[in-house]
Amino acid sequence: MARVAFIVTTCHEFEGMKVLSSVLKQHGHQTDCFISGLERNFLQAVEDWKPDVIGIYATTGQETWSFPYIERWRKKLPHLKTLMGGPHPSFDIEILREAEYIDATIKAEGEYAMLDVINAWEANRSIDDIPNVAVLKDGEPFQNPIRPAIQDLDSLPFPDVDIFYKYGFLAHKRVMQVHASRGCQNSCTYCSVGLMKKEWVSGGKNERFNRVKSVDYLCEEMNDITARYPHFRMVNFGDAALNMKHGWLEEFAEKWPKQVGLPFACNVNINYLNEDDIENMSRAGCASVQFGLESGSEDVRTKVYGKGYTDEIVYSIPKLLRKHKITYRTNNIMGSPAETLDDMFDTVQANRELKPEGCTVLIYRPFRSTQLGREDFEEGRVDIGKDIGPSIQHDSQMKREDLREVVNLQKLFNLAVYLPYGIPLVKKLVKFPRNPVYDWSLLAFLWYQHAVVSGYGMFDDFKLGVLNLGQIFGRSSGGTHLYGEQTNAFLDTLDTGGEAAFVGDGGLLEEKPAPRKKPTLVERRHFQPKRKTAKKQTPADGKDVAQAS
Ligand code: B12
Ligand code: SF4
Repeated sequence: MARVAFIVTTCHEFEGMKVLSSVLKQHGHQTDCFISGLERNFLQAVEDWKPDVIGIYATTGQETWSFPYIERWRKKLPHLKTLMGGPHPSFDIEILREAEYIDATIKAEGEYAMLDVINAWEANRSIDDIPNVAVLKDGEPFQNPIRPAIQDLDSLPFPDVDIFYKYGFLAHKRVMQVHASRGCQNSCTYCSVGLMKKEWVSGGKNERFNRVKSVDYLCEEMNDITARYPHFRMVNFGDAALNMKHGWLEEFAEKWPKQVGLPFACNVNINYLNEDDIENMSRAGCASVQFGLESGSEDVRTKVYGKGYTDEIVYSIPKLLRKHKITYRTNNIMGSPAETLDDMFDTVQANRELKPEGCTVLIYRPFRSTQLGREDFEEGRVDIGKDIGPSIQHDSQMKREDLREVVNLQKLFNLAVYLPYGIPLVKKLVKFPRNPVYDWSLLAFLWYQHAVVSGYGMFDDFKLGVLNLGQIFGRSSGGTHLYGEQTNAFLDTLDTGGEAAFVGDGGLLEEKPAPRKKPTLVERRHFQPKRKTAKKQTPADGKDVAQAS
């Protein structure tokens, strides 16, 4: 039996870690989770628990925060092993070169790979050939092939909420975080999900990346939690989209109110949403939804971001949501290379017209594991040495002349949307130097919308905001990692519109015509290819979206 401690900086209940923990416990290991902001002395608390293994989850930007802690734990617990998983090491195993801190990484879904590693370490066996695992071999990072993605989510034990709800603050808040699915129907060019769809599956016939729990399993999972933690008054589904599979919402609307009965909030992909779905969500008790508008410009949204949200969808779905008494909030991106400052004010204008109950505004961050991000690195649009910390709420890593205005607009976005004459006022304010008043105005809006509008609870949300301040505004030594050969090979599976140059065979250098350069995503915005028939996009009717992966 091994003792495995998960460590996290963000004060949040992570679905991935909950399931990893329940699988490990099911197989006789002991687990716990330590959230840095909720421990009086984080360093000591982990040390006192005497773990054999430390498990770290990392998105890009979070890959190094734990190193100073690990340095100290390694001194006190000489047998300690460390394992990193999550999106960052799934796409970039260069982190393994930091061998004093990281012993191995796990790519993609970690449940059974982590179990195999822990069992092997316990039995003093080599982990070098375990599927999904990456290790240093002869000083070079080496990634093993991956096993098939878990197709039947119901085959997993219920997520282990105890490792998070041992913290009174998390167990006593109004809203609990739950997941009903894995994956996403869309493959937006600024998001890593597109590459996950290629790299997080083994490629077997009929293997799916998009999967949903059965409604019965989900309701049982809920009742298991609420029986032990009765304080929750609402559920927030953290899934990329609750409308993942056609027909699922209908069954959910039948069973959820009778078997669980808690109101809920969720994300939706509005290009796969129709009025029947909205009616079912309303019947089930949906109080509010969130969707990614991302840009006011249809061109940017569809041609550059690859999001299937035409203006027709963007302006028709909110009316249906209102009709069925579901409030909605939008997610928006500021500062991508496809947009000028004027375009960003168009996003403000679109929100003024849509009148959402709230707007989340994130600053565009170029992840190499995304189509658009990779293009940014290749085209030299990224300020590579600039450390912007783990978050996408704080600063931009793009080289732009209007950087100050962009970052200020992200902070003042809600003022521009909700104040009368907000746009002309904010157009003036964005020119001032960056300052904490703007930061606080963003936080105040986020707090109001989350706490009051979405029903998270004023006090809970305030405390959550304070606990995550370091996460939102903090810097780290993470920055942008250099990507190695292996990672570039994964990234080559992305179609970024470029063509590989070709050198002739037999050692003879043939004269080849220069490869025709396809337009980049950003250029594509202004590029009008001749199409035979342009298929009009409408809100999906009865599309089985789980097929979309
Ligand atoms: C829900 C969600 C959130 C939630 C929950 C956070 C979370 N990380 O779980 C919230 C809203 C808090 C959030 C915040 C952020 N998110 Co987010 N989020 C998602 C989303 C939609 C689903 C993640 C999920 O729960 N999947 C289901 C679970 C079961 O899978 P999983 O978490 O990947 O866990 C599995 C494996 O990763 C692995 N694993 C996980 N942890 C560990 C630990 C160890 C030790 C091991 C071995 C393995 C392992 O095994 C798990 C089980 O199979 C994904 C997009 C997507 N569809 O995947 C983006 C995504 C993960 N988020 C992303 C980003 C950028 C962020 C933020 C940085 C944004 C910000 N505000 O600044 C923050 C970071 C917060 C944080 N500390 O992680 C990016 C990461 C991109 C990248 N290349 O790094 C993603 C991929 C979306 C995107 N834009 O590309 N997010
Ligand atoms: S809809 Fe969201 S989770 Fe899905 S690909 Fe787009 S940004 Fe990523």
